[in-house]
Amino acid sequence: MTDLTFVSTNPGKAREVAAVLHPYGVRVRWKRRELPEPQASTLEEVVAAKLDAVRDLRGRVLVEDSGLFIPSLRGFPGVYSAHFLKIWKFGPIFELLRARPRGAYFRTVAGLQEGRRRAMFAGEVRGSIARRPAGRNGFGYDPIFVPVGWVRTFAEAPVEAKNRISHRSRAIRKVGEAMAGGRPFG
Ligand code: ITT
Repeated sequence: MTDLTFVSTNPGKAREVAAVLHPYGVRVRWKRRELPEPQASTLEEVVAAKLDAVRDLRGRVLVEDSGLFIPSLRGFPGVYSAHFLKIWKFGPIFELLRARPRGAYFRTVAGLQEGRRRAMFAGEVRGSIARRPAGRNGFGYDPIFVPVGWVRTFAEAPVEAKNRISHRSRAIRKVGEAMAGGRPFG
């Protein structure tokens, strides 16, 4: 087993990351710490800032930033997903999508760091915004996101089903593969 410290305030993320990395022989220790999230235009910039803020931690450290992107809203809420959800919940999204296409995707960028070396890994899942929230599993926007090929939201599915196809699992499996390959920083 290799150890990895995952830094985030979000216990739902930590649970998913630990489950995805377990088969790669990676043991995840969750460290709860609020990291600065600059008003940046890309997830990569946010992840770079998060990695700068965990330089004090020893060993291999993982952070990630995710967002829900709605093309008919020019990608909104995107990098602002966390702020938007905290203030507005789902109401304005339903309102804005009354007369617009409901397609959406989640994207995760994961950043792995050890000393001065770092690498980033991305994952996406496409889907659409449900007509109303449904389900109690997961977190964040899970009750309103229906992945392509599903009729239910992520929040209506067990975590294993979400982890088979999610943006986060796709990014984190790349981390697992890179670590298992022994050269995660290329
Ligand atoms: P960190 O401490 O790791 O930053 P966070 O919850 O603030 O935790 P993000 O900024 O990456 O994380 O998340 C942006 C928003 O998108 C936030 O409101 C999340 O709840 C939501 N989100 C992220 N991943 C999600 C997922 O898999 N399903 C549903 N919502 C998600």
